[in-house]
Amino acid sequence: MTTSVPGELVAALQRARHVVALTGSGISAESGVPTFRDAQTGLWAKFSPEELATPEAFARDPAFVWSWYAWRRELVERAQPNPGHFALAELTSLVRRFTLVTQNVDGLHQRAGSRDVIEFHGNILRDRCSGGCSQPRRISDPRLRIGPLRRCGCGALLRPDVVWFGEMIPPAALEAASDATRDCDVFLSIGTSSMVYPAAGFAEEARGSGATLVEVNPAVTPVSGSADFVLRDPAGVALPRLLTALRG
Ligand code: BV8
Repeated sequence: MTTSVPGELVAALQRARHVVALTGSGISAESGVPTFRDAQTGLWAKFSPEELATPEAFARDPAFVWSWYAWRRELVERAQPNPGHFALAELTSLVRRFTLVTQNVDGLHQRAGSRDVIEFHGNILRDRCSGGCSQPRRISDPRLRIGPLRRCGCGALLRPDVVWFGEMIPPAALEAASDATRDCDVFLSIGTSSMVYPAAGFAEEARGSGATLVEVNPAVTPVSGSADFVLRDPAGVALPRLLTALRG
């Protein structure tokens, strides 16, 4: 049974000065990108976050961590944006002001046409120098390649340009996302289990600032209880339906 779009939600979006969407891996599930916590297919089902997505794991066994990211990178490069991504790209033109904050590292929002995406946890398709160089100077010397491992010109290993557990969120992304969350009139929490902080705190923060809170997720999450509207459907179904109602 798919959820119809309540008229009051459409009205809230039409009168909103500023709409914010926070997306999680659920919006990319219909593109074939595994989520993190779905038991049967989640990435974490086989590994725990601590084993892979931490600086300690990378320091302990960089080749193991890189091999996992190389596998995910290939998968993401093969994936295509789905109707949920395209709907959010179009939403920009249907509301007064729209800010998209994504926890996802797959770049699918940008490939669907969204601009100025706040990549709260970085981007798996970019490398970063683990020594801190602002611009990693890739060296093509094949002798320096040990399996998936590559080095920056400074000699330090390259790493995926993502935020690992225990690492700070990039300050510019944190500030932009926090400002938008406090300013918005409607906050859409889409495809996230709302378990990873500080992103998981945004929904309550928006609500506390007077925003209408909307959840788009086939499953119940810690946000569900305080949401003003819940669309209990996959994002690829709920968001196009929301856009159709908004276009009128
Ligand atoms: C930090 C990049 C300072 C790497 C990721 C309180 C405050 C601050 C920090 C913490 C805190 N408490 C604990 C912490 C530490 C930690 C944390 O939150 N731990 C958790 C496990 C409790 N946070 C941090 O370390 C952050 N750093 O705050 O620095 C600090 C540090 C330490 C201590 C204090 C302060 C950095 C966190 C960033 C981690 N990096 N990704 C990589 O990708 O490898 S997180 C990773 O999980 C993803 O990026 C994603 O953002 C995140 C959450 O996952 P979801 O996207 O929600 O995916 P999930 O599978 O969980 O859920 C999918 C949902 O989709 C489900 O609800 C499902 O029902 C739904 N769904 C499925 N299909 C669909 C769908 N929905 C719609 N449509 C569908 N078709």
